[in-house]
Amino acid sequence: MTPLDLAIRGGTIVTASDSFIADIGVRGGKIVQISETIENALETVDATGLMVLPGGVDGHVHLSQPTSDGTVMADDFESGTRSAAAGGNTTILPFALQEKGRSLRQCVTEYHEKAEGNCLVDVSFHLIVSDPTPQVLGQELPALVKDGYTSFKVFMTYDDLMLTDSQLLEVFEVARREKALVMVHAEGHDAIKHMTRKLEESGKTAPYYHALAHSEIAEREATHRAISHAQLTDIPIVIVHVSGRDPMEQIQWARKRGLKVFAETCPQYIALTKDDLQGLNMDFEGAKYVCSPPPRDQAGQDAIWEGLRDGTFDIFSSDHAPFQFQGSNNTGKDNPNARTSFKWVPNGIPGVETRLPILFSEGVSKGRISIERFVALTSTNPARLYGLYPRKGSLVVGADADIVLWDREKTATIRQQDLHHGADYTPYEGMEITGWPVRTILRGKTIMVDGEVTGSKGDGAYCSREISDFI
Ligand code: DUC
Ligand code: ZN
Ligand code: ZN
Repeated sequence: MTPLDLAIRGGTIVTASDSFIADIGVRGGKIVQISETIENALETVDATGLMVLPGGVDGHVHLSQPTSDGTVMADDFESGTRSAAAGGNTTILPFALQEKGRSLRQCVTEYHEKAEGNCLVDVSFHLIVSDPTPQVLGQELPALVKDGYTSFKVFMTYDDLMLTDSQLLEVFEVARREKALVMVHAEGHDAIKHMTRKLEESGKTAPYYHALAHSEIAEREATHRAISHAQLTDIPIVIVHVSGRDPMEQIQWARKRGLKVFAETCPQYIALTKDDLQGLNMDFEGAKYVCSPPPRDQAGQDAIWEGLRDGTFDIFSSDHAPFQFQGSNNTGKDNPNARTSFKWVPNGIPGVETRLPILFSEGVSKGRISIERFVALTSTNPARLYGLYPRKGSLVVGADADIVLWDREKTATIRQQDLHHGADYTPYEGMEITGWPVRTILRGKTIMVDGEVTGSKGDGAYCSREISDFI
């Protein structure tokens, strides 16, 4: 019999439901065999003592995304996907953003040009709809959904991105007709503006006050409003980057009424608190932690853990939105404008490389969640939710051989100098981790081993998607 391309031998395979010791055989980039012993292969990887998981699927990543003030993101497709590979991911979903006044289709085409030939892991795009003109609602969006862009994000805040309530409802109607999935950035715009003005008037302009301006109350209110609009238009929605108990309870409230509301949370809501935004002494270092929604407090973290355990959260994504802290020529978070007010600090933090280690260490190693739940939250569920399953997010015969080997005993300290992203800092500097990805395999090819990225740009491909499994 012709030999297999690759055999992964002796590891403990972990899926979203089971763990068992078996070998995996790979041919032509696909899993073709899972059995007790596989011997006849051109390449053999000894996984004895390691966990064999489906590669991470990060459902929320921002790369090369244009910003309203011209700040350039710290990662393009090459550095962002290199960082993803180093962190145990084999697929990521960044956003193709429609700038107001522009054709959505044109923006998607340009985004493809940025990605083409530059990726080390597989990618697929969500859309961001910021200008729902009749042309976009009537022609562009329906055609894009048919072309495999089956999810899009809408914003309830940010001057350059936000939709009014009636625009949200119009977009939701299109989602219902086309069976697309809407992701909602739920923060109430006017409440944020009001708080920002009040804080500035009393001289409270340090980065820390970002966390007060973007209050959990405003997040809770917008979450409820998004859910109401979804109920009215009869669509499922995903509430992304849920930060604490208040918005989480709105999701639970909706589910009790039978509404299809999916929920995402992120590392910053279990590993950071708003006190990190203070820096050492209300100094500008706090800007390193400015993201939206902001991290909350210890009680908020406890609530998020409850939700990760009890199934309130379906997926755990990074919301990787990398900006330099210093940057050159005032292009980072620490720019002269940002020094005058928190409202000018670019919103977002890097995290695509640290997402899996943080959840593994804080969740699995500390006994808060099972390893199967870890796989569900970080790989299987995002693949299912966004129409990539079972090709991605699963270890079954016929799936892409996207695999990550984990050493659950390996300890490490997160250090900027060891990371592969383009940002000049990590908000998780010094964090102690137990459990680390030691090999990432993309469609049968090893793209990271022992921290060294061995893949090259062009290894990653674009994936068109089906309608969500969860709709
Ligand atoms: N929303 C995101 O999803 N990411 C970064 C910033 C933001 O507001
Ligand atoms: Zn958002
Ligand atoms: Zn985001």
